[in-house]
Amino acid sequence: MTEISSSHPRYRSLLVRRALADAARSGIVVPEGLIAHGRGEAFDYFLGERSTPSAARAERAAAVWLARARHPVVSVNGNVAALAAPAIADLVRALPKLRVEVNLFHRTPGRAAGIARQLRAAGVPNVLGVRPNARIAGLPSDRASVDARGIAIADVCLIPLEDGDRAEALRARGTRVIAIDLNPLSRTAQVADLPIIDELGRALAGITRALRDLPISPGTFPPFDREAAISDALRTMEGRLGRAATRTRAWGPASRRPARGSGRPTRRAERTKSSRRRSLRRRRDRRGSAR
Ligand code: PTJ
Repeated sequence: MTEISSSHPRYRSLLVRRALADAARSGIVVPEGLIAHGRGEAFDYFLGERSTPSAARAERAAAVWLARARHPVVSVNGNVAALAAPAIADLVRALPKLRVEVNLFHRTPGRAAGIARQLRAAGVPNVLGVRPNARIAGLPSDRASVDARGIAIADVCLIPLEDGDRAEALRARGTRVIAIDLNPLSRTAQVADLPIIDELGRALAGITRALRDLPISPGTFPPFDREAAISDALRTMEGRLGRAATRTRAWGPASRRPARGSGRPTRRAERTKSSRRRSLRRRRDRRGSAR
């Protein structure tokens, strides 16, 4: 197996990819899950690979909803188990009433059992959804198969990395939906009551942190401005892309810029500078000849 050097600028991302590829080989993650991850990575790049202040607010709001729920449930699919089983265990430790349910788009009994094993090994004591015994009406996919003690009776459901159909079906039956999805344009993010536009690991850690300071008892749910959350994420991306475009015009792509402090401008930067000088000179000459 290729050694991944810790000095590689994308070291963390490469480690995560390797973990997902291993999980795909063992059947926890479906091949489609690798594609979903690639899409998520692209959006995270645009967001700056950090939790924005708006996402951090959404994570705190999600913690309040989960703390006040009577039957909070987190739904776990193959990607979530592969990427964040220990983070799900931390979340349960912070909120012991939280039910953890395996819910899969591409369901086979073997995958469901493997994912439950992975969660238990990470420290989640009870895992629902391995032998589903209830259905969500009006949902054509395997995601309709749920546990009568879990998603079937949830008042608040946390659904990381989902498809929009189930978010809609859950909302239609009165369940409050908290989504974690890096793509603010995805149907899941658009229909969720509380969309968290952040990377899975960062979002779960943010919710868990917030839960530690909260009273855990049923109560009312404060309103959440989901349109603002989505619009904030889009604005962050717009701003970052706009600034990158301006920098690229001035200095060339980042890969061709000199390392900070090296003092050596790239050939492209040199060209940009000398062409600016030339055009200034031309303008001055034109002004001179017009006089
Ligand atoms: O394990 P299964 O059978 O239930 O299948 C799971 C997948 C992920 C294949 C299935 O749910 C699926 O196809 O999902 P989608 O429709 O591709 O949606 C996944 C969403 O999650 C996309 O909008 C991605 O941008 C987003 N996403 C991917 N990785 C991350 C993420 N969001 C947050 N953190 C991530 N690490």
